[in-house]
Amino acid sequence: MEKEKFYITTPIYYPSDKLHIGHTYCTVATDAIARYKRLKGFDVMFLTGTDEHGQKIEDKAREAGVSPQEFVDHIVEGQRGVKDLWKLMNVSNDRFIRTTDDYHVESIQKIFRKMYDKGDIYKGTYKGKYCKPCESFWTESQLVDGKCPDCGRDVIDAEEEAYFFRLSKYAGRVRDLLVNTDFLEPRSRVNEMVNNFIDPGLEDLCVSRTSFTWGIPVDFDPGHVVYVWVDALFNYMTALGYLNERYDDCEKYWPADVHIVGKEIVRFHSIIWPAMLMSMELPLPKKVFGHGWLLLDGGKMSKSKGNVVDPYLLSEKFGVDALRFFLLRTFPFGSDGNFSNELLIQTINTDLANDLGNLLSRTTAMVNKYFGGALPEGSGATEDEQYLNGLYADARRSRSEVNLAFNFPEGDPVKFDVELISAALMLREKYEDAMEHFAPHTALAEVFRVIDRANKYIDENAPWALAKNMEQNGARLAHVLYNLLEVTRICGVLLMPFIPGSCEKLFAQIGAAEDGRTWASAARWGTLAESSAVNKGENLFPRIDMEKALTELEEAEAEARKAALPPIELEPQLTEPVDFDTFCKNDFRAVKVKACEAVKKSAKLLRFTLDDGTGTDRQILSGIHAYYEPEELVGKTLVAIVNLPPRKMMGLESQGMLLSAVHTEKGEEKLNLIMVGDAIPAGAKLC
Ligand code: ME8
Repeated sequence: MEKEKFYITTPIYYPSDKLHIGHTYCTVATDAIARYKRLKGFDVMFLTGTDEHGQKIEDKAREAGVSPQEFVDHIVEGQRGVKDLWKLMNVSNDRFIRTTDDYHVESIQKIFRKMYDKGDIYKGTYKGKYCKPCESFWTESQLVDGKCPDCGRDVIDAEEEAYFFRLSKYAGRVRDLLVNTDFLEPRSRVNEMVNNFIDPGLEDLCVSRTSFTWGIPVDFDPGHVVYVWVDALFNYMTALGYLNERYDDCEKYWPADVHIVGKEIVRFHSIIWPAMLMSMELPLPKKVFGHGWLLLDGGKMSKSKGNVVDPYLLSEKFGVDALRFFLLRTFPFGSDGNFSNELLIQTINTDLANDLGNLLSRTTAMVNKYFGGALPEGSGATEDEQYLNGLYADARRSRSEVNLAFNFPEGDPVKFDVELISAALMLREKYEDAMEHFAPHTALAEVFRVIDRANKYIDENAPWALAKNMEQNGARLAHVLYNLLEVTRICGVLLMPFIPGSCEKLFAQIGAAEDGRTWASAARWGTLAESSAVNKGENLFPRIDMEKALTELEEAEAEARKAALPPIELEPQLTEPVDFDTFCKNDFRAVKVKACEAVKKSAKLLRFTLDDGTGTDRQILSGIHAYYEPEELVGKTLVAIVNLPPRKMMGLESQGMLLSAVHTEKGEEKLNLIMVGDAIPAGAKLC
């Protein structure tokens, strides 16, 4: 039977800077949903990529002294670039689009022309407000306190000849789409779009630029480049081969099942994107889901604010899966969440090390200790337990109903079994419901409720007590351990979309074969072969020492900040010439340090008593205490300019200035006083 299709996308990222944990959050969440759909048996197309045009990139490249193409190539393909990051984070995208790819450029030119030929794109003059960093045009009424409503920065007046897209023509149909269908979720975002953008009146959208060149040229009007958002949004179709020969999956996968996007770009995806598709008479995507932001100290992370968190650093320190898990377990996907290193470590310790890690390591250790690594035949699911499979599959009974059906007396250990098995068998449905509603945090909360139940089951059954009398309790002990392995397996299957690497190891440890790693098997008790080999392997999630890890992280972050600074900052060389006579007016002399001491109440100043060859001591103050201790300078011959007018510093007179060489490297300033050898007596003139 042909598999059902599922096409899911992330936004394509601006490679204007290295990506941070906020971008990672979005991609990892999309990855978990894509993996979940594959687990369920869908034919998934998961697309991500990079959005490489626009003024911001052109400006950045100029600053870096390279061409825009070289600039984006480095950030996308280079070491620790975008592609490297997704590989590291185990992101399972099926395709990666770069908007500088030839096939995309070709399609965009055709799309632009189609809308122009139809009369939905026309030429006019743009006058308005423009936010350069966001590459967004705004009307006066959309500004917040005169600033860009997205980033809060200043906007500039802009006027240029430009092409416009008749967005206003589609306002009614877009409004209807948002208000009367489930196109946009969470629902709260619909009100925001309708009240802030559609109802105040949708104006036609400026869709070409002449003020810069780094974009896709409008092929019938040289000098104009296509507005970056038109170029970017159509990536979702060009990557499938729309109006190009590179791919031919458009019929198969379009319309997309869901575009996952951050909340600040919901406007583009839920208003402009459907309007352009309507103009092109193309089917609309089925859904746009707008997720929240990861905040740092209450504000959005951004490179320009200098408050970004580096996913490379965190995954190197804690592991890729721990980071993936933390992001999806902690923050409800539709809302904003506050990132902190403490919260990250706490989540790893509580859920992964304590709950999941302990369940796995205690269970496998006991199978090893009491049964030499494989449970005996007969330890598996009983007939009654197999019957539970049918009960849950057929009727989705509640736990109490099942208990009633079996009618267990109080304290009967079988009651614990049924409770555990029931919780495990009800899990997949709850999990599925959460995942279908883009609530990975809820899905994970359900899995961890069952993991908690399983840990409680260990305490209820006290296997160590059963083991004291193997003859009498051996069979019961084996069954208890089988149940623990089986519940671990089911949780493992459902954790696969989140922590795929760790689940592989988990399955190897509990001896789960392929048939025990499937979606179907996550709702089927008794799948694990009863005497499969169990290996107590490495501890999947070691506990982290919070204090130590926080200190190490702080140090590593400071180091990374330093490394990110330009390696050497050179003072620009002055080009204005100085005539020789003017230069000769500077009186440079060799001066010998007779005494040197720190100036009280000053962190920087040293007071020098100098022999300048005149027979009268000269006092000079110099702010170099960070670089020299006073004692080490006594007896040295330095260079001073002695004909500067005297200056008071901290109440003391400074009669000249000592010369030194200053150099900054990776944010660290180095300073060397200029010294001359003993052959030069104090007072010698330097020329
Ligand atoms: O917007 N928390 O690219 P982008 C959560 N090129 N998500 C965050 C985040 C944070 N702190 N910071 C960024 C663009 N993101 C366009 C997309 S799509 C046709 C074009 C998310 O690199 C942000 O919300 O600026 C957005 O969804 C994505 O990262 C890409 O941001």
